[in-house]
Amino acid sequence: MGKTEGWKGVILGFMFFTHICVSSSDECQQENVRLRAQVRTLQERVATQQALLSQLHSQHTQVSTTDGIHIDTGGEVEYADCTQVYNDGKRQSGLYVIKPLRSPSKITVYCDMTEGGGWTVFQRRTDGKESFYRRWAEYKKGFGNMRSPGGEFWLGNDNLHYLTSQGDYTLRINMEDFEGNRRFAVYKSFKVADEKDGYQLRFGEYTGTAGDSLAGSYHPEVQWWASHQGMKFSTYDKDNDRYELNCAREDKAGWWFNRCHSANLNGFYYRGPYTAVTDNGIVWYTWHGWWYSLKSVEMKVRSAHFEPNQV
Ligand SMILES: [Ca+2]
Repeated sequence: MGKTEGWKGVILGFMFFTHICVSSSDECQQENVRLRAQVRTLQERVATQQALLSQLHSQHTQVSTTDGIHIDTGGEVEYADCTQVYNDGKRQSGLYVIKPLRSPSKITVYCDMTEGGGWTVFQRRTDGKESFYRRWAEYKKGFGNMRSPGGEFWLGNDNLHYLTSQGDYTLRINMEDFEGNRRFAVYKSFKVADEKDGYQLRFGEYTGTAGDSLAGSYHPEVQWWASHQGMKFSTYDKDNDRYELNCAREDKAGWWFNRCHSANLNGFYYRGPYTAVTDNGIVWYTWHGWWYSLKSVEMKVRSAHFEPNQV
């Protein structure tokens, strides 16, 4: 810091000197040249110091795991979500360590710094490599491959609860079909309850291009069985749905089933149009109906109080 102040002093002195140095005396010109050189030297020193500081900070917060994956631990800073990571000046999408308020331990998450930045990704489907037909305990803890670019995963229902219970969160769902079209759905006030309450789902107003499949509001007559509002999470080994049989088993997913769904984003990975006994593909009814399984899905949350493009 002392160097910076010194540098500022020289610049001020230089400005003052040039101001009073109005005559064209040789002495004056020489002093000007000397001070200009000094300013250049000091500017170079400041730049070097800033680079060193940045390097030190980066060494302090970056760790590489044994498989060579880069994780930003945040050093002394404890982030509650990716929105805070973004607001701390980090603009690189990738793995970060965060600790949501009620979380008993730190967790590694994928922060998506695109689309305004600050998104914590909790679900990704891209190629069908991971099975999403899993037990309650697996959905509770999370599973899959978060570390590879394009890896499929579920962050875990406990983590989803810790994240969304600490404030007002916005959910964004990005989807792509096999024809290369992309649609999205955004829901305000997305909240997932704790395990005791079956990870019950709550969400608010919809905006987007994919249609409102979560609320099933596209068709009032089907809403009573197709809406996911207020539904508890179900897996094939824990049936919390409103159907006399088992939606999770029939639709090959863990999800907030009603009886059963108009959205099944953890469904079986087919490729586009499919035929099956039940509508168990990766379904978003209001875009492609029940008999088209999407190519890729990404689900992520961001604090509702986030203001994009903050510096
Ligand atoms: Ca049932």
